[in-house]
Amino acid sequence: MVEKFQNIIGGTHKESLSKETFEKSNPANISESLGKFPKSSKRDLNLAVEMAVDAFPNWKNTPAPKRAEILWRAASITIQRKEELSQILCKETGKPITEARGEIQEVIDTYLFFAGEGRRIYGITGQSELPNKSITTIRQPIGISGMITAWNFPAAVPSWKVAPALISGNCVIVKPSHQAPLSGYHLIKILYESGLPQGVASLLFGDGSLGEAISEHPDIKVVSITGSVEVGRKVYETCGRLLKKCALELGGKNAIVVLDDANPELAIDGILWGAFGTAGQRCTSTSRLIIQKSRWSHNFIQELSKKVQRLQIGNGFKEHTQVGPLISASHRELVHGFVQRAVKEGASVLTGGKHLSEGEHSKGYFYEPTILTGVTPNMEIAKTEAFGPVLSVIEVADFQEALKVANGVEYGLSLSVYTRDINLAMQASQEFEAGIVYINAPTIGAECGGAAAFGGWKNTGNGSREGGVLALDTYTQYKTIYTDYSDKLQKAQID
Ligand code: UN1
Repeated sequence: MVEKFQNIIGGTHKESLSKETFEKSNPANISESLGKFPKSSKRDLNLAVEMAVDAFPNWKNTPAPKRAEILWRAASITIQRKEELSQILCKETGKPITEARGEIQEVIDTYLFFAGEGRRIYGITGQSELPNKSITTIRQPIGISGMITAWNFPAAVPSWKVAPALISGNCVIVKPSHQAPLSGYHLIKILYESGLPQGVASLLFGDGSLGEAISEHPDIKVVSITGSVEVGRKVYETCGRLLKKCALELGGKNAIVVLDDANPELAIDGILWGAFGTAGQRCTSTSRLIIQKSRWSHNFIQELSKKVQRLQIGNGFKEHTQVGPLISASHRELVHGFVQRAVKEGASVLTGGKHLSEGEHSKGYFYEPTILTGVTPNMEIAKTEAFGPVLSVIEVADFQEALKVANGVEYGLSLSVYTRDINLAMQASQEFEAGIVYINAPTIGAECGGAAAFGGWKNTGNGSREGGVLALDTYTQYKTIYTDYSDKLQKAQID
């Protein structure tokens, strides 16, 4: 029997007023249904917003250390239920169970980090020009935040948005992707089990039209979205028109640069993980290998290809699986289309390049991990995000050319360099046009925490950051308070 899910409106499970539904299945085993979900409408959203408007005054005045206790409890419930939540995640995305466990760990880390932030949420104190006068700038919540999240990290990404929003006193309305709706649902349920007051959070299932309604809603004052450049641009346009705050985490065309003095074994391990982990479906996935031509670069590429052919592809539930399926049939077609056009433009398929549809693989949307050689920087595949297990190899003559090629794309999320030369490593870290840089490590696997901030330059985003303290910038607004305790009129700039 197919399980039926309802929206969580302010803490209460409610049928959608639209009565329309959609079904979601496991991409590794299409016959396995995860459930039927409502396709929510604007009217459902209005209910959630009304509850948030009522809940906001009390929630914003709850001391942040008290709000933090809810995040601590949510972290501890998530720890207790880690295996169950990892299995749900594995089923809805197809990602290997080891990666799913890692993603749930990322939720736990995020809750613990932002719970700690509840004792800080620091402002700034300044020095007045006048005696007996103080200046303090504090952060206050913005109000109701709308969150539109992606299918590739359906647990971690909602937590990156919800935790900083809640700790700083906002109410939240979350729309998980209709392609992976279940992990976000459990996240919000756990927050209520942890003591979140009614009305503070809602979760509505739906598709792009619900996302549009969220960005348009006049009472939602900040919108945070993780998704494609195309959708992000639309949301940003709406927010611009309505003068709303908007945080964008969009695509990437991330590269690993391998210089001729790199440790080749280390670089191969990094590329295998960066390009083919999560079947290349991370915003941070390594989709370009920019390699300096050297005595060993040809052998390096051949060795890499052999290792790619040995990757275990299958249902994520098998502990040895290294690469799962793509999220949907249409996504697999899209990825394959990129490969076919690359070949037309002159690239060669070194390995992969086909659907996998024999035996166990016939049950899901599997695609061969693919390496394309002979790629040049102006081909479509070198410039556009394919969001799949496809690595383009671009050969360059020297370090300067490597930098130029690495930076020569519209995105700027994550760039990496493998070298044992400290000078080149430092120069690359300065010159790379990206929000995240790795030295001798692949482009994926950003951590949560104080110094770590997730986000990109150029068309990857609009300057916002997640997963660290800078995320508070999205969900807070500053207020500067002048206190004059001189008991007389003092005129700034005049006295
Ligand atoms: C994403 O793909 O949207 O840095 C998030 C990483 C992960 C998160 C990726 N921690 O690869």
